[in-house]
Amino acid sequence: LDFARKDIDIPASSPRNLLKDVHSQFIHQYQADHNSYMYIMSEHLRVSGIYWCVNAMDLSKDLEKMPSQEIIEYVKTCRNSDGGYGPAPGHDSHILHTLCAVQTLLIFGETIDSETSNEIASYVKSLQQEDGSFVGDIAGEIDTRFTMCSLATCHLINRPNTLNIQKAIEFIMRCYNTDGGFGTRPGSESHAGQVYCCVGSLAITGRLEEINRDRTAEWLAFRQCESGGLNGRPEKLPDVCYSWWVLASLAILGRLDFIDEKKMKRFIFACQDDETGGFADRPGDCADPFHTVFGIAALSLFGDETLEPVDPIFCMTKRSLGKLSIL
Ligand code: GRG
Ligand code: ZN
Repeated sequence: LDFARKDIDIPASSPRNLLKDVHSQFIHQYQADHNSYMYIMSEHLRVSGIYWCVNAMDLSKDLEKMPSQEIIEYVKTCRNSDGGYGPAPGHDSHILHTLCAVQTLLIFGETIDSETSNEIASYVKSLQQEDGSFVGDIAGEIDTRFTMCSLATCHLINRPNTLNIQKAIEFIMRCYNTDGGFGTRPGSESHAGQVYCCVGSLAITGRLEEINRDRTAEWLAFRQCESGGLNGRPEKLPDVCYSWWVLASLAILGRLDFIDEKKMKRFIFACQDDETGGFADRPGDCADPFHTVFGIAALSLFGDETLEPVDPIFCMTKRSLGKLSIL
């Protein structure tokens, strides 16, 4: 029943190789233009946006083109008295932005002093619930994304024993479905983004033996569509960001060979905008920094030699992680 699967056609005129330089220009322009509509409208996710841009440039070996001091100072002003970081100065702390702030500082080689690390760790600890799960912020929503971000943050600031790891993994395993995937919470449907978060959480804590790797890898491999692109769950359209969520999960599981590399690269290349630069979710759509960094990161996982090698757990260059890299 192949014809029933949702998919897109790749236009014949689509790019067929990596257009690295136009992407660096796209990212550089995006972060430099503080008056653009896109920039103004994205304040609620600014620190995450900064990580996407800085990481895309580091992966592209163009980090020195970014205004490092200005960005480091800005990120530092997003820190709150609870120890966490918000998306912009004066915004409440959130674990998503706390991780992105730490990642950005590490990419620039900025040392996070011991007192700051302790304060960040105590913020992250405050998010863990009795059942081992994590909320993202004071709003109190629980999601396996927040487990991954909490474990990753504590790993990166060298405070791995701040959290109750045993309870955290027990909660992750309650989100493990019989199809091999993972959801946001116990009983939620499997979703590739959530699989990345749960497999990443297991890898950070050295607990990958808890799952059947082949079963999870097969569920991930089924995300590949005829076009070569990957979707996030059955009956959904392919999207280039899943090239990262799915491929990184397979890399962590040691099963990269479960998907068709050639077809997948064809889809990723076709998502590039050869005029504006950047990647869109699908061929022909509008490019943005989010899809750009994850498109580039996926190509790095495939070993593209013009890019810096990426770490599949932390989505940062191996270079910037140094000894913090686990795999
Ligand atoms: C990068 C180290 C690192 C950590 C990040 C926050 C996080 C950890 C991961 C997010 C994983 C995730 C849930 C990704 C999915 C994002 C996305 C495109 C969601 C869209 O979901 P739907 O249901 O779209 O709107 P679909 O594709 O299912 O139609
Ligand atoms: Zn997407």
